[in-house]
Amino acid sequence: ATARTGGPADVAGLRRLAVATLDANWEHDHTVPSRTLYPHQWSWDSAFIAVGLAHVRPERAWRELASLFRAQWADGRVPHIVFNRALRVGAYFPGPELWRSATAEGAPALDTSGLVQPPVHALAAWLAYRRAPDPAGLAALRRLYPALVAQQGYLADRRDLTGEGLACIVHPWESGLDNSPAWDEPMAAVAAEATVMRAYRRHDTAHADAAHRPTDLDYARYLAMVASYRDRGYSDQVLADGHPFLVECPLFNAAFGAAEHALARIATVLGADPGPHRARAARITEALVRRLYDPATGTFAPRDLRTGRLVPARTVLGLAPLILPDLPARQVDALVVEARSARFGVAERMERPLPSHDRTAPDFEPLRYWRGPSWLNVGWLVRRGLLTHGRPELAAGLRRSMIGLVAGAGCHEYFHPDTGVGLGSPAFGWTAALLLDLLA
Ligand code: 9WN
Repeated sequence: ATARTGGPADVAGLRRLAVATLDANWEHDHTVPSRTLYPHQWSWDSAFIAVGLAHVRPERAWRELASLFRAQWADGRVPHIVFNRALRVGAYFPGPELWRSATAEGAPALDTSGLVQPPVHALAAWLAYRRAPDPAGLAALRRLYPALVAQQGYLADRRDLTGEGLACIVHPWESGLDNSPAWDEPMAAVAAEATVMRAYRRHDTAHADAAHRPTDLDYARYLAMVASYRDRGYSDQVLADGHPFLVECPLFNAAFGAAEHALARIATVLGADPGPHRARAARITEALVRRLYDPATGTFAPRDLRTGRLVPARTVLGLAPLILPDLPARQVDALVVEARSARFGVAERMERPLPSHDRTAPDFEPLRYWRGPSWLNVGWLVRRGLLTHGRPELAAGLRRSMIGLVAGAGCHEYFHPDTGVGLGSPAFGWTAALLLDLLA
């Protein structure tokens, strides 16, 4: 019970658990999200993990980011998975044999995916540096800066399909919230049959309850979208011409904008010009408000570029723009209302954890992955946003709720949004890392 109120003994125990989890998941130059479910390196996981490592193993925080960016493609894209070749075939599905990155132009001499994930890395690098602003950190930041700039350049130059200033995602995996109800409508247009999955062996359902994971139909569509992108060499030039999934996501673009804010600060520290970063940050925030804010609901929603419409599902993705320091007061106020509503229940004293989907919606599923369960990375982002916009009491309520989840269940991947029971992997990297940051 003291852990819920942050008693010192329990805090020390939680810290030990988090460090032990990160140490156990460390693999020569990176941290695996989970030894069983995700035994390779994942892009946005590494960013969140670096934020936590900076508190306890700063040298590893920089190695984590450096190893990920070694897999950056010539066009600047940072792949969402970097495969560890030492693992047996079938350790994760879909593995390198499906991605075939070696055949794509500009891919590194490593096995990677061809998709990206939300660009939270510049923010992570900035936070890691601020945590330990010593010469080693400065040198690491200096080495990373051009790669972070190239990552943003890729999104701005190749993924802004409308020319309106936002990056589009070409696969739900790029959102990081794979089977969020936000993708149901755009995914419905993807031709696939669940029976396709008979030809493959899913790896996730061997380690997690199938009822807690995306369905076979989801997976069949995921594979169809990968094949469509891969078979055209992962080229973004031809996306508008027939790629089945093209969406502007509010969380992805909030990260895109927050990255420019972080890069402006990094540039200042390095003696580079922060001006271009500030300018692009302002352009992204303006485009987010113009294109993804829905005044009728008072929240942000993804825009499906195939139909031109905002998707109706009210998921936690909509709260992410709070992390933008230049979000106008009108949208900030609306998002605070949305966060406090019965849909998400953010409060100074939270009765239940922050869910990933509107808990009042008929398609809310408390056990199924991103369709209801509570995740620490999303809560961590929302808490940052509340702090950024002067809502410290709500931020404190969310923080207590998140710490309480780990105190009650351990470093699980996600948690039941009513009971707080731990779900998915029981030793999950970013849960451990972000807990360390919350406890700092
Ligand atoms: C597909 C590693 C990743 C996270 C994602 C999460 C999940 C993969 C999967 O695991 O996605 O990329 O196999 O389900 O949705 O956010 O980065 O932890």
